[in-house]
Amino acid sequence: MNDKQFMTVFFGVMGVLTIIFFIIFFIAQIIVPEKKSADEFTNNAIVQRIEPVGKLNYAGINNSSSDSQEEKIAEVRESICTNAAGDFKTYTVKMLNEGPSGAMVFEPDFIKINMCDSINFEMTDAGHNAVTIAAPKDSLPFDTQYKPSTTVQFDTKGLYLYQCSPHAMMAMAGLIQVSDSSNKSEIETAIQKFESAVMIPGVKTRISDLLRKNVK
Ligand SMILES: [Cu+2]
Repeated sequence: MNDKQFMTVFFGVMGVLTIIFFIIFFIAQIIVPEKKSADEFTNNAIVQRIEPVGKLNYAGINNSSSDSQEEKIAEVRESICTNAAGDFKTYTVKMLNEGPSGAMVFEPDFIKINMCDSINFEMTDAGHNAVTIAAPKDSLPFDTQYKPSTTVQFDTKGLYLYQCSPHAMMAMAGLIQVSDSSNKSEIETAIQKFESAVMIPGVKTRISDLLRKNVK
């Protein structure tokens, strides 16, 4: 091989390597998107990723929501509570195998909070989640995805009915009242539907009793 041939091969190889490098670089940009921290969404509480009801993902696997959808949700959240004045509180709701009101319960199963307060759903016993069934119009559904601890901020007034998916047939559900109860009739309908699927006779009216006892 003379010098001319050597130079041709050398620059040819260098050119190919450069192209391969750029291809890898661009693929990496697509595969590893920039992660946004939850704190960017709100400065009041850690708002967890919210999945629309009906497209629920479990164990932290997210395969349904797009970036634009998340950004839209973040914008909605941000505009409501970051501008609201007040001393917002965070309450705890525990998920229990055995509690004061029976087996497979949220404790407390009814909680009244103010708008922009947060609830920390604590998976005290393993294997439970908290997922919205019915909620005020324009509110954002939540799903704790079996995480040990999930904080959800409530920025829309009204009643929320949520369940533990694996124990719904054992009437594992709860009610949250955020300030008012303007959507009570919708929640009553949702409770009827929920209770029609409860398989354990003794707890068949657990949630409708809860509503009657706590919500005027
Ligand atoms: Cu459960």
